[in-house]
Amino acid sequence: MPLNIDTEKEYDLEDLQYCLEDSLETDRWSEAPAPVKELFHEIEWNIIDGQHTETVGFINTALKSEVTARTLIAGPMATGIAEVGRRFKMDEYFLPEVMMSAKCMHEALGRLKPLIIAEKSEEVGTVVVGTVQGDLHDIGKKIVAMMLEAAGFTVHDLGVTVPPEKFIEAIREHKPQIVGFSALLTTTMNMQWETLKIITAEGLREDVKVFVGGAPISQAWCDKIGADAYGMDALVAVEKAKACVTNLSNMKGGAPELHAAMLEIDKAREESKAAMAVAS
Ligand code: B1M
Repeated sequence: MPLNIDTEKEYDLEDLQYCLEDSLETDRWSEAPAPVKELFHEIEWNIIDGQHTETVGFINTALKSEVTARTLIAGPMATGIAEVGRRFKMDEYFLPEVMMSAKCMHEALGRLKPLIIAEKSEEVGTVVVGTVQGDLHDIGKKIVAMMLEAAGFTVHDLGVTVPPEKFIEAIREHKPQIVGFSALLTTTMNMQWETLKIITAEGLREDVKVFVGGAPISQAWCDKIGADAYGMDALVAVEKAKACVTNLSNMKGGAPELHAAMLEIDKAREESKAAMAVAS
């Protein structure tokens, strides 16, 4: 039986500032069997310490314990890299450390990708994604691309620092229903807007639903630039993408009703999370 552990809870990550022993004391992942909880903390700490061989080793052990690839990505891998971001922000880490942790994430995702893709259900649509020009961050975008593939989409990932013209070319070539821009820097978020303006100027706006995501991106930004959907995380992005190719497929990109329907999805998700929190 696959072991699914709730990764939607909001955790206090303060223990990740100290040591593995402190992490073992937290109630994070406490619904998991003790050896699995320990493995999760090992994964977090090996990502923080930039130990890629060990990270993949613990991932392999967790897989043998029937933990799902999705749980590992949304759980200990997400918390580990979040602590790396905090350390970088506080000048406790510098670029070399962040690059080593990023390598852990890439190697772990490489191990997990075939398992996620194997879930692929019947073909539902086509998506073009890329990290916008000037931005090299791609861990989150790769996760989104993987989850979309598992949900039945054909995904054309254009890579990182993708100029607007490459998005235009890809839209003309692959005729996707959805085009997604990832941006992790406040200095590159504006390239989402620039790319969208060029898509509109090329007369392609109504042909595609435009998704935006990445750490500095918000619903307010999505609204401001006139994108159709904001993906807070990979799960939300997939849910909205599926809606775009099923019940909302007749709505054109840029239509106000489409935008409103996307907001309804967030609202429904928030309500179900609140109901689950009350129940537990
Ligand atoms: Co850099 N970096 N980085 N970095 N980096 C951040 C983003 C930063 C917040 C760190 C910090 O200060 N705390 C900061 C940005 C500050 C700002 O802009 N306000 C920063 C900086 C400053 C920089 C450099 C400028 C540093 C320098 O050179 N002095 C430089 C920029 C290089 C460039 O891009 N031109 C740089 C470089 C790097 C590395 C190369 C070392 C490495 C990236 C490696 C790689 O991706 N291949 C790196 C990393 C790893 C980070 C942090 C630590 C982690 C990012 C990450 O992978 N998160 C990051 C700190 C942070 O974000 N807190 C940081 C995990 C990932 C799963 O989350 O990407 O948010 P995320 O994706 C989520 C959602 O956002 C969403 O779904 C994903 C899964 O749930 N999502 C989408 C993402 N894209 C989506 C698209 C969608 C929908 C949803 O639809 C299309």
